[in-house]
Amino acid sequence: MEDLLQHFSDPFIMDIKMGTRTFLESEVSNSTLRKDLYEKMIKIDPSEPTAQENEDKAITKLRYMQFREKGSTTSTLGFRIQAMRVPGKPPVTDLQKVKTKEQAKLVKRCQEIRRKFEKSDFFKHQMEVIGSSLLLLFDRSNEANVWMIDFAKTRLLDKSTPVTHRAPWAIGNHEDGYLTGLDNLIQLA
Ligand code: I3P
Repeated sequence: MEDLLQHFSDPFIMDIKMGTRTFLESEVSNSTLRKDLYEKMIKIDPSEPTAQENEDKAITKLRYMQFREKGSTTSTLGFRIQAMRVPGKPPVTDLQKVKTKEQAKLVKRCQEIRRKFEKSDFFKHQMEVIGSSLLLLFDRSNEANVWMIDFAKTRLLDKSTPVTHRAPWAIGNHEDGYLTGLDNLIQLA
């Protein structure tokens, strides 16, 4: 365990959820209907539920997670900004004020993470990385860094189902789109 904030003073914090898929394959066969997720869905978009879902006032987790993916950059870019803390300023406006030097450091670090990820046979072919985030921190004293966090839904795969982290997901192939997200993040930064 490490306190990632220790070297930063009042930092900008961004949590970026990585991957084109955010749910485990086990959710596909989970037919439990959840009222809380239906409530969350209609708060985001009241026109989204089908007539049946409106009648049940409940949806499965798969339905909710795919709805969140389609409504965000997860489906198109393989990452989405999950949470952000901008000290004392409105988030979106302030993001455009990120200094070039800090930006360069963050991109370099993302490239390093990608390089290490791709070099590791273990990560590259045997890990399914779902719901994991990149935590970006930077402050006014030019400190800037990126860490991989949140491994609760990361799974070890057996050697007979190697993953590329870039191929589209189909049930059973365990693809997570992690590197698709990292490629896009580096390209867009
Ligand atoms: C939640 C988010 C979490 C997920 C949670 C979702 O949606 O996707 O990652 O927990 O499922 O409700 P949102 O971002 O829209 O709030 P897990 O990563 O543990 O699956 P939950 O309601 O089953 O906790």
